Amino acid sequence: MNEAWWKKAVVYQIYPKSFKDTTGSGTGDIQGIIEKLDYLALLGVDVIWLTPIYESPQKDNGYDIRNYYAIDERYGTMEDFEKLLEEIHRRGMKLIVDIVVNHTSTEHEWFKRASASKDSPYRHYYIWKDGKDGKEPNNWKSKFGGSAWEYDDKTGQYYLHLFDKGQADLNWENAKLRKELYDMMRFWAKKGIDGFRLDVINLISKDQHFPHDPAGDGKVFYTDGPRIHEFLREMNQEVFTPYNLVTVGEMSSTTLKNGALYTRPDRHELDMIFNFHHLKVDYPKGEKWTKAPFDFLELKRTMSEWQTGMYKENGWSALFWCNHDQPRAVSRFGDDGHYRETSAKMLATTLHMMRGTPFIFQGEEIGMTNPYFKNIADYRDVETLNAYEALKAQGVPEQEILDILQQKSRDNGRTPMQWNDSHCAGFTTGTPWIPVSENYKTVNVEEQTSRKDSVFYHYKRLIELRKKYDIITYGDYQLLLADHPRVFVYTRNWKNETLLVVSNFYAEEVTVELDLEEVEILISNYLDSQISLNKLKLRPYESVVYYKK
Ligand code: TEU
Repeated sequence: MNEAWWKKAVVYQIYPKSFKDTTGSGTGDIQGIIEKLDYLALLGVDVIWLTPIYESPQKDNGYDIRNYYAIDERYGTMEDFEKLLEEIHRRGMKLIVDIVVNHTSTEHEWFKRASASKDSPYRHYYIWKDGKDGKEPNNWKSKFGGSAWEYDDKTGQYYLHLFDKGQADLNWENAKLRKELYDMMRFWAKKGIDGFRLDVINLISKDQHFPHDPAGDGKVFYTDGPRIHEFLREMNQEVFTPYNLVTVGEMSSTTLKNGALYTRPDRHELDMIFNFHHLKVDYPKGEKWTKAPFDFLELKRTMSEWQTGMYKENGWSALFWCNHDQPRAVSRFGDDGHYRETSAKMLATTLHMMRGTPFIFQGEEIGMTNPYFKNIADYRDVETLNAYEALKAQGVPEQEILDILQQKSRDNGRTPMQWNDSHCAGFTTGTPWIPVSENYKTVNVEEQTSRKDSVFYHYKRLIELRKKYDIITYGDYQLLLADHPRVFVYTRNWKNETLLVVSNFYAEEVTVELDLEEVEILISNYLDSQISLNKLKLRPYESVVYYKK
């Protein structure tokens, strides 16, 4: 397989807690994933990304790791994991595991020892600071609300946590700690995994002055920090290259400039990155916890800026609409009512024809929607529950808060996978850890795989096209009709070939003028899309890929 096989690959993200439960515990497990591998093989994905299954107190659903070397018993045993890996490889697929090295759980052995005494040899595995005038060391904010500092009265200092206070940030300045982390990563590499998804990896390098942030949340002093490229190069030399691992970095709030630096092959850092700018176009003034429509022109602009910028710099992006931290794409950018399937296919086509490696989040391929929970008791996510309390403390009316959560909560993407129309969508025979979305009787895998015109088979066809047409992988990118308020139109060009991707993002019919002749249609979400491109009439959410050679 050539060195950049992952440029033609499609990745499927599994959130194990919500994928398939085989014990009746109400939580998904590894055995459940094994049971469903043939379904993923039918879809045609090449790689599976598994979010954390390490031992964890589950304050942040496994992103708070207590023991990097053990499988959490909720999910099964190390033998189950080894069997899963074997079964994935037997089907010609690959496995990338999530790795969280920006922080550990405060229940991790290292933190227990570090917090026991200032003289502990583990003290400086974490970031401890004295308070200032009886207050936190600076004004940095946790991404889950409140201060990023928690006072530890045992030793009279604060420790840094950019996320929940149960997730203490690791001190990457400490070479001994870095070596321990590389040893741990090699442990998993020796098991035969094929790569890593690196959680918030661009936050691991902090400005060592820990300055007060005049802008107010500290992000500028820990995002893409001073030694980040040095640390990634070291990680690559220590682990990724020796074990020939594929890597994707989760890059919270990074820049296009850094995105290219992280992924340019000659820099030996990462293979690809997730950037989130296109998933903040419904955050008015950057504020997530407000109910707002998405800004379509900004969506086109930012996605196109990254497409052209990464092409120019020979960087590489992971392409995604959703994951376990995001609402369901069809509810956010499409229509999860009358045009659910049509708009889900439109979103899939728009993304999968771009330059990059597409990631499909479990359930996206069958057009799963937000669950529209009506009661705060249905929510589980720490970020959501903290936001609920913060909004309540600001005096926001309960119903208005629930309306915001229905649109923005991370739990929107975490409801159980909908396999069929039986009890709890066939996810569990017990009580699910989070309620199943009410539409599972009509939106489920069994129904979708029974019809060739389903969202599932549209995704399958898109994956097949990526394998067949090199232009999708290697072509350039150009946005057309940039200011059009309803359609997303772009071209890909490579050698003497052209792709023209035309998507109507709305339910209103629209006519556009495009000039490309002698084309053929590679895929459409309508059976009878127009072939002539002058006065091209697009029906609700119509999305067509035209090809010319
Ligand atoms: O997410 C990083 C992160 O910032 C997300 O929480 C997301 O960007 C934010 O919620 C949007 O409002 C990673 C993991 O994917 C997430 O599940 C973890 O909670 C987080 O890191 C901490 O490990």
